[in-house]
Amino acid sequence: MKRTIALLLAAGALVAGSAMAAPAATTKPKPLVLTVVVGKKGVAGGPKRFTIKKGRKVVLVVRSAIADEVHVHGYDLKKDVRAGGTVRIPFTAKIAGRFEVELENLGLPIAELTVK
Ligand SMILES: [Cu+2]
Repeated sequence: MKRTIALLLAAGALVAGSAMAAPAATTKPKPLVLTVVVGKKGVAGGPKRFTIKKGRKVVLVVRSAIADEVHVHGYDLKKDVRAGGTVRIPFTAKIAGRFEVELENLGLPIAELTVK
């Protein structure tokens, strides 16, 4: 009988322990939002530079006055944007290095991502 109680107490302690650990596991960092605004003549001040920690979840948001395809080099992600439209490109920055983002058809660099 005493043993049973001891076991129950131990089980209770385990449950309490895991319940306490749960909130930490759910507080994932939100994706890092990288915003690039492209005007009719490209990005004011030149391509935007971003430095990202490797493994970080990011969302590249491109608002563009020009219709084109946004291309993230290295990760090889592509998404069409219409004139005056916005595209969101979510990805995890798993590959270290420096990567250009361009408007593919124009060959216009709009951002440079450094992942390290
Ligand atoms: Cu490209």
